[in-house]
Amino acid sequence: MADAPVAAQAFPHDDARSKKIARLWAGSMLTIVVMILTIVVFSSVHLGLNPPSQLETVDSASLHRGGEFAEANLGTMIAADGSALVRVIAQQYAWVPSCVLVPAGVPVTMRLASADVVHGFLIQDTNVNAMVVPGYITTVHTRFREAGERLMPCHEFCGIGHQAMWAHVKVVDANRFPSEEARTQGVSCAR
Ligand SMILES: [Cu+2]
Repeated sequence: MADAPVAAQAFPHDDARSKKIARLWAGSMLTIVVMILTIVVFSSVHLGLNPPSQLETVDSASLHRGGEFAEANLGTMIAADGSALVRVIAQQYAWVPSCVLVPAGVPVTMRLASADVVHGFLIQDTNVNAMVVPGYITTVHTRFREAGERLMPCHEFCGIGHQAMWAHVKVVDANRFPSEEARTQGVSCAR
């Protein structure tokens, strides 16, 4: 009778043990998948973190010349229902306006467009974090619960002056916000 191969002698086939290990791996993988799905659902539903899903295009070359991103519309406008609409242009190497003024406690929609290259848009301590891609309008929804200052840096390397591309978001109590003025034109705290 021929000898069994060395490997088979060293690790004799053990069906029950293999099945146990396979079950353990399958169980671990299933647990990891369920954990990841739970984190995705929790962060999107509870924390309000969602990828920008709309696909709206805009002509980057003519942003300043008119239309939605004309100078008078930049900054914060207040709609009839009291919600705020903020329009900002991203360009090398500044945000226009560079100081965004918003009332606390109201729903805020932010619409951004890039005049040149890809920029990254982030507001400290909020769910706001998105790319601003030339040719497209980035829309994010948020709400600032408390008055205070927040930083709004560009977090996508956009050129040699990228590190200087910062803006401030100034959240004020709703009664200190110039709502009447903001019904007809964009307001900001940029000087
Ligand atoms: Cu930038």
